[in-house]
Amino acid sequence: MPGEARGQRSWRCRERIFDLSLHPLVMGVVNITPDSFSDGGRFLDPGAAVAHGRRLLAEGADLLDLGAESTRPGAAPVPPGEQLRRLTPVITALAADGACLSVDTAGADVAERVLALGAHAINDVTALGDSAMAATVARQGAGLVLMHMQGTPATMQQDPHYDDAVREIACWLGERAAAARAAGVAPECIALDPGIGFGKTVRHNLELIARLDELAALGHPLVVGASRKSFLGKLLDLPVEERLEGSLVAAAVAAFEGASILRVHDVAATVRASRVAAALRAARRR
Ligand code: HH2
Repeated sequence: MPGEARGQRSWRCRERIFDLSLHPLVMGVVNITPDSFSDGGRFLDPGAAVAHGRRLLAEGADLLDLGAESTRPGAAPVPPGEQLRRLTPVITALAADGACLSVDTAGADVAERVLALGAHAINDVTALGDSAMAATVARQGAGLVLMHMQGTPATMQQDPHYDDAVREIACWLGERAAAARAAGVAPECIALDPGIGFGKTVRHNLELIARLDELAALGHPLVVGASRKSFLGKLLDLPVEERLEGSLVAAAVAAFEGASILRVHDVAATVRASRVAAALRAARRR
């Protein structure tokens, strides 16, 4: 589709309305988990998680994505009570600072509680796998990220298959967005994510980033989370702690192709790289 035919130019998360017309938002990841693939255990302590969140905000993050359950291949599910035990002190402290907070959870009960604590958005990697999620988000006018995954974290990397990954994922995301709207979520609150690394081969991930512009026709802001992921490690034959440059190129290309929200671990570097990519994109459209 032509570069001009863009989706929404803003994203609403309760009272926050983000202008997406200048450059992509940078969403800094705070994993309050013992087992996340790149930083598991580093921020499980609430004080460490709050300090890390504040550091990412100081580096230029527009919002934070707080997660209490790893979704890496084979990760064990975390019961709602334990997710809330990990999230509550961190949300309370960062919300008091005035930070904009997204919470990475697939459970409507967890969503209900974290929105009551002051979170602004829910990042649902199951795209409404819990049938109560859409109504819960709609009641608060919260932001909602709907992400594509083929299979579940336990099975997703066992021989993922698509005839045309970009077209099939675009079609599926369009259906999930329609389901969210039908359940009362305001269109301006919905963002869509192709789910880099979630039931995809290296080639599928590359195609999704390089052809991201094809998802713009869905009419919702696009989220891309390529940061430190294993397709970069496979391409470069590098461990997770040496994937910064690969992550920056992936983020920059995604921004050039129309991503509106970049979900990343390395905020300062991504802010710089994505500003240049956004300027290049603007130059292309003139
Ligand atoms: N990736 C991860 C987790 N949540 N949410 C969205 N919307 N998009 C993503 O690409 C995405 C996501 C995996 O990264 P991370 O949170 O660092 O790891 P883990 O799931 O092991 O905690």
